[in-house]
Amino acid sequence: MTTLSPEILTQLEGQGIELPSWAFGNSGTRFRVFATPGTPRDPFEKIADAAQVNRYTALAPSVALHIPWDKVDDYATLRRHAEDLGVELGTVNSNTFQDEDYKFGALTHHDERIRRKAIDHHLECIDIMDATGSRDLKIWLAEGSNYPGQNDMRGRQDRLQDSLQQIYARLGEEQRLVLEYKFFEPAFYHTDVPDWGTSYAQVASLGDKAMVCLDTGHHAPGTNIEFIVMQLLRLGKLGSFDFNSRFYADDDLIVGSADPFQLFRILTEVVRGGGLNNPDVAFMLDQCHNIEDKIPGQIRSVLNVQEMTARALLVDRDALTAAQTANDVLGANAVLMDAFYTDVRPALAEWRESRDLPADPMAAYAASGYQQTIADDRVGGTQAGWGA
Ligand code: LRH
Ligand code: MN
Ligand code: MN
Repeated sequence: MTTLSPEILTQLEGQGIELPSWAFGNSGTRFRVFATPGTPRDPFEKIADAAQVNRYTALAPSVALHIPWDKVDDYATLRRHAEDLGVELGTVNSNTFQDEDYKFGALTHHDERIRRKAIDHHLECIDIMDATGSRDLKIWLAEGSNYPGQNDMRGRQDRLQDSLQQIYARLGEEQRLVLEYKFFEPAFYHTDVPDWGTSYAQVASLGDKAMVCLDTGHHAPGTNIEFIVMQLLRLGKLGSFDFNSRFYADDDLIVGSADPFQLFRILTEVVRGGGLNNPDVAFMLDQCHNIEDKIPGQIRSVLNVQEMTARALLVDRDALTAAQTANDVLGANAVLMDAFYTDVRPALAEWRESRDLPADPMAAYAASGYQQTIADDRVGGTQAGWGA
């Protein structure tokens, strides 16, 4: 059995992956949302479910909120509820993609009334962050156009910068803004923040508290995502990850399920660039569990990230550098592949047990009876937000 060195175990012990509250709600495709028995009926129940993931893995100490999906009357109470369950409230995600007013744009809109409304929504999100103790405001914009000529792309970039400046000005000393990019959808011709370069250009002119968020599902097929990871780390602007898997578009499947090797390559660059357990680089999931049970789906996800992190930490750096320096093409590649092909699961199971965690968190959760209890107790669970 492969053993993991004390240094590697220390690094793994420091790992924390934030869970998205919306992963616990029902979600689906354009065609149908299938309800899952036991789905949370409010943000309090979503957090209770998220706490289960942390309980069996010790890997998920915080939960991201999405506003207005997770709107409550009293955020201090929600915060206490989370803390009582051993988790924290994390990133606050704004939402300008479900309001009729934003049909033609929000932070980029040429109508000042609508742009003001969108800016104010973000200021409200920061008020919520003050109450929840959250550090990060995550902004993803569903803005763009469907037809060439429909919009003045240049004017929209200028208005976006102005809107972001107003939002940035309201951030507290310890708070940050992370700007997420996505190459298409819902707009199909142009998107206002389509790529890491645009996000970087927008946040770089705001200041140190503004960073880029990289969602692994938001790139064109074939994109070398680990190169982007390397570059953003090099520039000191990688603020966070939204981890998930995709086969076709923004599929939001379980991270590491579609292409485990890609996840390994990304994490290898994270390790190389000093991004692991670096407070500047938040690890988050952004997934939806449309047909599988949500809590085990999230447990599987954080375990996938942990397993691939362990493999990335196994890369023999000295051997790799030596092979690279000698232009030993296949030798260098072999060093990487040796780490990738190492099965770390038995070592991780043993290590978990030594920390009073279940060797197999999936089995322990299944045996706990929690899924049946929520299925019995909760009637009429809500959707994640889409179509709610
Ligand atoms: C957009 C996105 C963004 C949203 C989330 C629900 O596709 O990745 O992060 O907040 O999905
Ligand atoms: Mn995302
Ligand atoms: Mn997405």
